Amino acid sequence: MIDLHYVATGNNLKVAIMLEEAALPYNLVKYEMYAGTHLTPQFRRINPNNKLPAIVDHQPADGGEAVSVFESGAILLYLAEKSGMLLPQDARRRLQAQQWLIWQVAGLGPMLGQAHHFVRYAPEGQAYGIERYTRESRRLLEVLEYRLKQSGDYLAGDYSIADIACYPWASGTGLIGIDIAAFPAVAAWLARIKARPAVQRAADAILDESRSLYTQPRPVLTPEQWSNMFGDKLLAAAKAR
Ligand SMILES: N[C@@H](CCC(=O)N[C@@H](CS)C(=O)NCC(=O)O)C(=O)O
Repeated sequence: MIDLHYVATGNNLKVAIMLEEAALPYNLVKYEMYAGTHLTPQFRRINPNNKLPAIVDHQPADGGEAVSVFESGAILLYLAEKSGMLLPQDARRRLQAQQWLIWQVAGLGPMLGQAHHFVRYAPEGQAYGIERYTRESRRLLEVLEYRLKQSGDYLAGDYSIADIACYPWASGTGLIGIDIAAFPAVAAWLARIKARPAVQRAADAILDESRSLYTQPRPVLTPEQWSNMFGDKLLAAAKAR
């Protein structure tokens, strides 16, 4: 059994999709990030970075003690290796899947994440931050569009962990004012992925009513919630020894 420590957001959906695709049994451990329920010493023993998702595999392949994995990209690679699924065997295809996975975790996620921060969470009037990160988000979506026009239905030939990694971020661009219809190959690829039964099961499993907290156009946070998300309480969790 694998424990999935999660909050109802896209980075976490990636892992639920992989678990469903690979038919690996899992147990859900839910957190609320505005309330800071992940900023605890207990969760820090699982993820030293105090972010979600993280997994604990109680039956690792080597038969040893439980293994904790954090960072969604590392979790996808771990589960692909454990299940033997969704990472191509062919060396050149495998390299493509790895590159697009790393591109997501190093570029698409962080840049769109900053766009969400400036468009939705930052105090009004941060024009430079909004322009900088929405332009970079559009640039990255152009890169995705270009790649999909080259590669066909999926990023690395067959459907893989690269597609799973990019899917949640590319699906949520409406919240940062980007209409995905301007990227037709991306829009068609999103529809293909969304139609997969495992993707629907994963969304049903983790995108529950708390999802609406994180998809408001302009969430209004209390000072306590702000501190948990972006302020002193978040910093204090990292400083705790
Ligand atoms: N690079 C990390 C990002 C994880 C991340 O930022 N997770 C968010 C939820 S999507 C989180 O835990 N936020 C709570 C916080 O920042 O305290 C990954 O891909 O796993």
